[in-house]
Amino acid sequence: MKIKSAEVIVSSPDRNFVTLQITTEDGLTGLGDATLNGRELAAAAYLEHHVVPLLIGRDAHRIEDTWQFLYRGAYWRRGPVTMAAIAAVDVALWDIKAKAAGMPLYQLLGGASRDGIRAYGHASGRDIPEILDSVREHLELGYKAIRIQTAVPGIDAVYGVAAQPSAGGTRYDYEPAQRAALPAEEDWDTRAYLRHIPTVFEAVRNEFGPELPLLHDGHHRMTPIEAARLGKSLEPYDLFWLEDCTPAENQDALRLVRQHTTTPLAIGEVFNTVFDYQTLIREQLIDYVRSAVTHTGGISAMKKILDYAAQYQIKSGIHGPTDISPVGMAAALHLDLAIHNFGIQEYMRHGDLTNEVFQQSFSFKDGYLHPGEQPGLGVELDLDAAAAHPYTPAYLPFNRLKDGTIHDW
Ligand code: KDG
Ligand code: MG
Repeated sequence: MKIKSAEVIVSSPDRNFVTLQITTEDGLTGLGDATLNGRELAAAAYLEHHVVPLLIGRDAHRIEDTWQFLYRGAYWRRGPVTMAAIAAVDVALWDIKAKAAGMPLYQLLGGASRDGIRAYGHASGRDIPEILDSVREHLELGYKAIRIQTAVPGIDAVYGVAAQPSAGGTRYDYEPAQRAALPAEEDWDTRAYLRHIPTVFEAVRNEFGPELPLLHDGHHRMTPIEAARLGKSLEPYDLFWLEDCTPAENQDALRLVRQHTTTPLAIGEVFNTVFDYQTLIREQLIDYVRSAVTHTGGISAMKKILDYAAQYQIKSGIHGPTDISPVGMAAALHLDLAIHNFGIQEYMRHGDLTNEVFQQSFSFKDGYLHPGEQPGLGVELDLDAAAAHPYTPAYLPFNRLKDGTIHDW
């Protein structure tokens, strides 16, 4: 089954997405996601100039061989641009293989290990009453696990907190990438944050009781000892996980955090290969793997990382914000359903325009996602709708401390 053509589509319904569509000589099509938030055109150019020409004429069934060809053949290994491009090819080829087999993709990954995929949503607020309202809205939508992000007194703008309260609870409206020629500047004060955050979790636990799984994202902003202190101070509130507590390219930092706290740790949304997890998994320094299928070389590579993690009782927590397109989300859901060591899936929900461009068969009901039973991934791209929303420059924000020093956001 030879690859006849491959097309890179950059569209911007609600936000920017980079999509690869591969077509075989038999007329089957497969979709892959290569969206790299704020750096979309780098991934698109890598695909268009350095990957698509190499795909034409290859056997679409040879997924592992094509993965190794793109990874080893480039000589320049790893990195977010390369791995997002390889991911798009890998997922598109799995989509084609499953369509050719007439099966939903999860069947080719071993079949379902569960009936539904527990998802967590993002609650946030500028103060405690707003956070409690946001949690209530998420519970009404069916969510059974909720991430809590909060503004901090004395800090004007903080990542993960909606600028406006969501309108009527219909959809969480926070999107960190802003459409503008330059990134927005936010500010940061770690001491103020460390003082404030336990009071927020105390209020949420008092209101909603001990059962509800609660999560929090530290977004790489702490030093190891600060992260250790945060984990310890949140122990009374029984978090499901504390995410990205330090900039984890220094894997050894997590050893120190681990020595001081039993709060479960999740990490990895900016990682792109198994090597980023080598120490973390082998020494059991984390509890959840946070990579996205889209940024880690696709289903083939993510499955290997999760199989390695499974040997150490480490579970999945696949990245699923709105910058993972419906194609990337569907790929995650097929994997989530099939693997044994599933933990939880992030699910922020896309906007209406995105859902017009990407027609999906996955569902969200009573807090559980399911990829659906369509052959392949279960996502189709409307090329005309995509063309109606061309690329618009958009950037993630950045942080400065009070003295002007740039800090992780
Ligand atoms: O592109 C970056 C966002 O996806 C990221 O900020 C979202 O931290 C995030 C999360 O946990 O979803
Ligand atoms: Mg995160």
